[in-house]
Amino acid sequence: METVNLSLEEAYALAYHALSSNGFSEQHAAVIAQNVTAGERDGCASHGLWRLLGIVDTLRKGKVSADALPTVISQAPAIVKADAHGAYSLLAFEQALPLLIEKTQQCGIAALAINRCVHFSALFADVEPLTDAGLVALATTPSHAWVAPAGGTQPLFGTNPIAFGWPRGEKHPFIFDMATSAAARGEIQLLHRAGKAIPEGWGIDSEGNPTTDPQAVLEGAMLTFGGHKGSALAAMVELLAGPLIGDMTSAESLAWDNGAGGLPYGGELILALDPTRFLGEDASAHLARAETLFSGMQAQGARLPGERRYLSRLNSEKQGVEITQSLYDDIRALSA
Ligand code: PYC
Repeated sequence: METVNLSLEEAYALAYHALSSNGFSEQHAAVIAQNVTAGERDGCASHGLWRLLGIVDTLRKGKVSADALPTVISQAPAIVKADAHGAYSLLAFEQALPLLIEKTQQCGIAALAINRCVHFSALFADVEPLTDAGLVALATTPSHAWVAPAGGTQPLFGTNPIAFGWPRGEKHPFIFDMATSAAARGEIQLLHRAGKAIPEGWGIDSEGNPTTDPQAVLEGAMLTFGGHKGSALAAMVELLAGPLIGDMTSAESLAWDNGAGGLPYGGELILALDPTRFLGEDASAHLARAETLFSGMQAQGARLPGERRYLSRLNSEKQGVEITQSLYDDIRALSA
């Protein structure tokens, strides 16, 4: 397969140009380009440069604002609300982040609810700035109703990712970011694009039969990971980042899309906790106990979540990123 190598600067410029030439404001184009470049850099192709195709397509379908400026308010002593006004979530996140950090440091625990945002991005990128600030963090968002609940055959839940981060001082943070579906929808779409089958257990066709045909699953239903356990977590995500924050469930998001095929629209909930407020002077002793836990995992040969991401980041910083020629051509064509 023919590939193209891009430095991170070239990848960012490619993304920024595709976005700004399609009408995204400078601020939105910058945060989106930064996010998809970071996904590619970190080896997360399903949330990398490929996403630009859906991001621009959603704009062309009139399902996202290219320039709305977010409104950030202090809703309660420990709650920040950011209204994205129908734009992608990233600018609202960036603008609300300082207040979330400030409130977390004041109260020990605080939450940010982003409302009325269109969402495509990997949540590890929303958790990492919080671990960088020494905070524990959890982020979650519904999507479109693409996933059947365990025991059912009809799409009801979104892929409903949950990301969790734990700060580790000078070391890379412990961060996992996982869909509660067996795979992210983007992974299925990428395999479909490459003409490949998907693993068993990822989805069912529209008749409810298991299948490894990505197209049949995209038209049928995806499955949760771990059967009823993933299904319960997916329902929790619907509740926490839907009704709790006054925003849409995945079924409501899909109904709002009304067949247009745009990216999911709704809310995101981010929780942050400050270990130093929980622990006071004992913080460093207890954080050291967390390190004992991580070493215990590694001593058994287990990889810490995120390790692969940081290795990929290091390699990409030195060698750039490799994408297929066809993806490169498709991204260039967005600006034609
Ligand atoms: O790939 O799971 C996914 C996804 C969620 C929102 C948009 N795409």
